[in-house]
Amino acid sequence: MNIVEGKLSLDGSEKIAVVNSRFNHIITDRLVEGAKDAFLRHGGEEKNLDLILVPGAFEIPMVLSKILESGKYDGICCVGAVIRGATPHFDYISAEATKGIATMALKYHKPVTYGVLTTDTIEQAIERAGSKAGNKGFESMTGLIELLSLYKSL
Ligand code: INI
Repeated sequence: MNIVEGKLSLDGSEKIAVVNSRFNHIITDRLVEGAKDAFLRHGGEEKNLDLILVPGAFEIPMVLSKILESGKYDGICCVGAVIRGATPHFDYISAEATKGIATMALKYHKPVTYGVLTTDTIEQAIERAGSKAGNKGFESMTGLIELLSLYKSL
């Protein structure tokens, strides 16, 4: 059986963008740190990593669409944090961000990963932004690195 899979390494030439939402930046800045750490530790060159900031998770798909259209990047890692409040707002924002990111990735056939936290509480978000449940930004970048390699072999 032939197994086709991606490698977890970069050769230093890959141009990557992290799209981060400013909303809940105390959390999302930690996700960016995790994504950058994963990029550098897997062989990425810092000069090839761009950080693109958007107001909130709702805007990630719109900006992602512009970035993908530009063709400037080999892959994009999206990070954000949507935290449930007292109203249904959370459901609308998280659904649009999730659906939009997936739609753009499929439309442009480029590796895109999803590091957007959708949590019921701020504590759950903190746990996933560099404390006891890891760092979803790091995981999202690691997933992107694997996907970049896999796309090349498909
Ligand atoms: N944006 C987030 O990224 N996370 C949230 O938790 C959030 N909440 O809860 O409101 C949020 N709202 C802002 C939204 O993404 C847009 O930026 C805003 O509605 C303007 O379009």
